[in-house]
Amino acid sequence: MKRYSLKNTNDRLKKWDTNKDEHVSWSEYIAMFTGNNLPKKQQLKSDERRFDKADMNGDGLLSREELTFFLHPEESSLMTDVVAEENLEALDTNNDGEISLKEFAGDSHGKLSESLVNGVASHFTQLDTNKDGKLNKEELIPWVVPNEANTISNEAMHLLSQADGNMDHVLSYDEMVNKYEAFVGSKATHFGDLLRPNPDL
Ligand SMILES: [Ca+2]
Ligand SMILES: [Ca+2]
Ligand SMILES: [Ca+2]
Ligand SMILES: [Ca+2]
Repeated sequence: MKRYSLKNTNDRLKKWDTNKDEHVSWSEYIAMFTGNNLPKKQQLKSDERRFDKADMNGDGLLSREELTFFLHPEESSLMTDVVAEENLEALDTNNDGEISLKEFAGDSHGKLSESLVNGVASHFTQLDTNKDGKLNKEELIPWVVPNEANTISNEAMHLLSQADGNMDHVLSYDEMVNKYEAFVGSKATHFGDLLRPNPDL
């Protein structure tokens, strides 16, 4: 789990866990919304579905770990189903339960260059495994599933920005040596491995 996710989870737990049992109940969660801040019914329904899915042991409370699933469902393969469902609802503007190419391209359709439109269309065709010209929830899953490569490159970018002391986006040898610990200690171990001194040299 990424560091910022953990920090975010801890912050929310502190704020939402009003009875201080180290868990967030659904009523503690909705108590955070007041007056003008009240979410729409649809949003609340979607939150509740996500809450139930994140509550892995089904005790109606979110532990710290379960709260991380709730807050960052896109980072866990256990939550893929719910993320696909949320994306489906967000994109399905005509509410027929499936995504057309037009819905998939969204607002950007018409503003994109031809090559981008073609790119979106070919992506759509790839996802549409039963070839009915629409994407259902199952077909959306490969699109929302957490991508290991992305996670690592995000982490690598984060490390780079940390190590790049003079912020010129170029990592000098000195900067790399300075932050060596940060690199090797990183969860992006592949990235750490790349930087480990080669014993044969
Ligand atoms: Ca609580
Ligand atoms: Ca639980
Ligand atoms: Ca639709
Ligand atoms: Ca389909």
